Order: sequence, then C-alpha cells, then structure tokens
Amino acid sequence: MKLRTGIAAVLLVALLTGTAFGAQFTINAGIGLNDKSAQFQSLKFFKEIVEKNSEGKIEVVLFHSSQLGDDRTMMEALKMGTQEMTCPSTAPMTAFVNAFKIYDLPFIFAGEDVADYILDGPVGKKLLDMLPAQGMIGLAYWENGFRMLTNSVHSVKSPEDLKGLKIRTMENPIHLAAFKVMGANPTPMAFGELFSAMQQKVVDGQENPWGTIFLQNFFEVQKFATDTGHVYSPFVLLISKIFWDKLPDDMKKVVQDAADQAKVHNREINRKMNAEYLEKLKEKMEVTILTPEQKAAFQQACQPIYDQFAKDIGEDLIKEVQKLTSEYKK
Ligand code: TK8
Repeated sequence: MKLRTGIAAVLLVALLTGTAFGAQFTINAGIGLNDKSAQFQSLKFFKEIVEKNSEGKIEVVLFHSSQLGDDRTMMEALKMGTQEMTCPSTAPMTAFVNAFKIYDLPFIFAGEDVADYILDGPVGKKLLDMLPAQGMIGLAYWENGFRMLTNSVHSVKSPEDLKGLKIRTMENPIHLAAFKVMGANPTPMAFGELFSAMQQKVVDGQENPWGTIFLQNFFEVQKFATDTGHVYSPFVLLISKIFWDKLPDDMKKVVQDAADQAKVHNREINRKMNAEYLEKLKEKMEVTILTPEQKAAFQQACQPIYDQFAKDIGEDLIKEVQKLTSEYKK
C-alpha cells in the first residue's frame, strides 16, 4: 500500500512538472508556427538528438502555435528563466539586441547561399555573442526564409500597387518603415493574431515565406501573392541563460551539437517545403512571379531605408556585410 502511494506520488509529480523519469533537466520549447511547419519538424529532430545523446538526462517538451505566447513574450520568459527555449525570427529580437536589424534591411541578401555565408560567418557570430547580455544564448541560426507578400484586395506587381493596402508587419521598425516607403499602410502585430486580423479585414495583407502562407492556411483569407522576397528572415534557436548556466558542460555540448545538426536539417527541409508549397499555392491563389525588372522596382523603392537606419544599425556593420556579400558573389 505504502509503495503504491509512493509510486502514485512520483507519478503525480512527474505529471505536474512534466518531468520524465530520470530526466534532470527539462527544456520547454515554444514557437509561433504550427506543428506542420519546417520549424516544428526541426524542433522534433532536435528533441530526439538531445534526449538520445543526453541518455535521457534532458527532456525536451515542445509547444507550437503560440501556445506559450508570441515571440516577444517567449523571449521575455527566457530572460526571466520561466521558459527554456524558443526560436523567433530575428526581426522581433531587435527589441533586445538592436544590431539584429541588419537582417531586416530590404534585399540585403540576394539568395539563401549568401545568407548562410553571412549567418555562419563572423557577422552572424558577432550578433549571437550579444545575446548573453540580454539573458539569452543564441545556439544556431535556423531559417524562416524569404518573405513573400499576400493580400486580399488585388494583385501586386509594383510598389504603386501597394498604395493604401493595410499590411501587417512583424514588430520591427525597419519593416514598418520599408512598407511605408513602398506606399503601403503597415501595422505591426504579433503573429498569433494575424489570421483572424486578415479574416476580419483588420489588415488586407501580410508577408511571410511560402511555407507559412500554405501551412497556416493564409490562402483561405488571402487571394493574391507576390514573390517579393524583400527580406530574408533567419530564425535563432534561443535558450535561456539562466537555464544554460545550470547545465553541466557535457550537457551543454549535447544541446549545442543537436542545435547545429538540426540547423542543417532545418535549412534543407525548409527550402524543400518553401519550393513545394509555392507550387501548391499557385492552385489556390493568384500568384505573381516578378520579372527581374519588376523586382528591381521594389528594391529601388526601399533604397531610402539604408540611409534612414544607417546610424541606428551602425554604418560599419552595414559596410562589413555589404563587403562580404560582394566578395561572395565573385
Ligand atoms: C512565428 C513568427 C513568424 C514570423 C512572423 O512566431 O511573425 O511573421 O515570420 O514565423 O516568428
């Protein structure tokens, strides 16, 4: 009888705290996208590696669809140590580390390969190194991807077509300024509120990679899409510094290695999925693929943003990235 009560008590504790038997550490990881996203698939991949290589000492519990809050709220929770892990776009991270705004400059990366080159090189590392001062550790750059425009009003082929369209942006001043300068009427909003805002016509449009547009069913409330690719959004796999500091070195290594392996996996499946879902979206929406000239017009319209934010981001950092990207092209 006594033994049974004991077992029941252990079970209850395990249930309440969410700890698996034997696990000494629990990583609660939350994201904004749903469980069909490449991001969630990559988190599952990460979880498997961590649980296997830590021999069950670390347990990873996954949450999706803003179940733990939006990107901003989850980052605050990491800072306070009330949540262990999240994986936001870099755009809302700029509220904590300003320099991440470099990635928000429109058309700064011409393609995924040059984005990888910058993120995995000294610039990417320099920015991740600024995170511990904000109570977070940046384990790896994963990928959200190139952002594409959708709306419910009419097809957009030029910046002029954006005139008067209410576009939801992430909570980031560069995105706001860029859509303003392109002629739209932008409004920042957390991702979790976006679907119903489009449904209720609080906003006319939004911008996100093809995978998100498809898997979050945005096509149900958006009729038109354009492959603007105006910004490349990295994700950063973040872990709470308070939690990190408690991990023994061998467990830190397990987590870091898993984050790196999952990065490779994430980029691979994300790129596959974005390409695949573009084709599926063509059956559901009116998709405009811009000619190089049409795309250049968007790039041209965004040019003033570089001067507007040069001081804020740091002229040296912008020059460093531009130098590296031009070297990469050669
Ligand atoms: C999900 C977000 C999302 C981002 C956005 O939490 O807010 O539009 O692209 O993926 O990080």
